[in-house]
Amino acid sequence: MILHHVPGSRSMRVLWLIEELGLDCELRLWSLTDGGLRSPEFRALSPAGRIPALEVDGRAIFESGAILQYLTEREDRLAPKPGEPERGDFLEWVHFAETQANILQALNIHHIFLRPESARSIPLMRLDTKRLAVTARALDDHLAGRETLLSGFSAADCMLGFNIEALFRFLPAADHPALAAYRDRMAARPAYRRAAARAGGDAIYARDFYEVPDVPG
Ligand SMILES: N[C@@H](CCC(=O)N[C@@H](CS)C(=O)NCC(=O)O)C(=O)O
Repeated sequence: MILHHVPGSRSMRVLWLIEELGLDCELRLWSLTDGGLRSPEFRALSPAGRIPALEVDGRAIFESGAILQYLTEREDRLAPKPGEPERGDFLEWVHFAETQANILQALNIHHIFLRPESARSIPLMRLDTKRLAVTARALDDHLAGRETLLSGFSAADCMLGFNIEALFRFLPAADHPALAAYRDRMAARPAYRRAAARAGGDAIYARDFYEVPDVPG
């Protein structure tokens, strides 16, 4: 298997699951900013030019949620099967993770990637911070008194757990104690630690916390 990867990006979800499943993969590194993701070579693997893509079983799969589902079905582990009681919950959390990741991506664009800073929209930054807070509150409520999203560890935790490090760049961890404890539990898993050691340092954030500014730039 070859995982197309950017440190700090959604490819960490796949790398973490690969470690949980005890599989081998080679990493191919890309950059979010040098134009490589728009090259014909990369778009042959991932047509929207997005990370991750996984080469497996003679083909390339894109979309992190699809890759996670493919691997759990291939290995017959770490996801409830169709017809099992928690199957609906599993699918909900996998897709919820992308709803939340898209808000995080919008905040990353505003706080980090958009230049000049005066091009940023402060009303949109406020709106997305509030939208993120709704998702964080839902998770904090769900995780109170629970160890994992489902009754046991599953690929949904790889999908969603990856988001939480980014989420706490924009919302205080102290306001979300159950979510912060979940983040710490996930980060302590041996497979997570192996994946993090292979993934390379985060390539996105220069600061621990990003406040919405009062003026554009
Ligand atoms: N829904 C897709 C989103 C993939 C995505 O947006 N990946 C980001 C990195 S985390 C990316 O490649 N961004 C490059 C860009 O937007 O140009 C997935 O889950 O795989």
